[in-house]
Amino acid sequence: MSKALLREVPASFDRALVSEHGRRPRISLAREQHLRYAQALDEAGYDVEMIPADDSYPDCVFIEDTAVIIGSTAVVTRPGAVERRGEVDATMEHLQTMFPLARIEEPGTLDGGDVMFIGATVFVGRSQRTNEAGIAQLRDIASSFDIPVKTVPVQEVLHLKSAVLPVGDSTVVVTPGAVDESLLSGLQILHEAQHERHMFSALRLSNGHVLVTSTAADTASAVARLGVNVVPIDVSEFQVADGGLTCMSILIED
Ligand code: CIR
Repeated sequence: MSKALLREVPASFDRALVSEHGRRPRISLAREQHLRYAQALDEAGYDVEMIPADDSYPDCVFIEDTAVIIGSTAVVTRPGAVERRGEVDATMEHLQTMFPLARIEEPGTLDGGDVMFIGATVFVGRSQRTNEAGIAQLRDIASSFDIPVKTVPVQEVLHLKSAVLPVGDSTVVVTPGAVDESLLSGLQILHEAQHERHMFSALRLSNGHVLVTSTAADTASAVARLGVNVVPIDVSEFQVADGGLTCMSILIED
């Protein structure tokens, strides 16, 4: 059975890192939305495991950034934000019962939100959070599984998967201007609607469904017109803190 590793919303979530000083996330609504996200994964056939929150890490619900499964190895990251580095310990404790572990070491930094698997390739965002040294270390690990790693510099947004979201075997939704699209050669590109800029996010599930953000309904309809079975879900409180649909889980496919 496929597994989904999630981490609860901490009581400190209203102090999560935000790139723009707008409103802060509302914790009780965030918890409701997180529960519905967990239910959607459960309904899609995932065995959902919830790691307790640690209030000393306001961003710990964004568990995706703390580890990447590549080949048969779990790579424990070294998050680019110093205040998030300690989040990896709880993830590591869970993953070490399932996988051999590798670690991104200093001076490398890597956030899981920059790592995008599509087809037989891994695209890695070079971003505010992921540096060349981190990418080089991931490339070394991936090469032992013959998995090619392609670097994509990211502008304007936090992570690669803030702006490039897989919705099919070779189709991605892209926020115009955030990446050089010629680096995504071989992929079919659909642009995020201009009036929904930075609002679209998606998470492909093993049952073929794709969770999509309800805050980007027109982009989601365009994805549905490609024949994709989309399931809208509201994660507004996580979007306020620069999160999307991928960032709240680590999916371990069977
Ligand atoms: C941060 O700035 O690190 C968090 N507030 C948001 C992280 C989102 N992570 C992700 O999309 N993978």
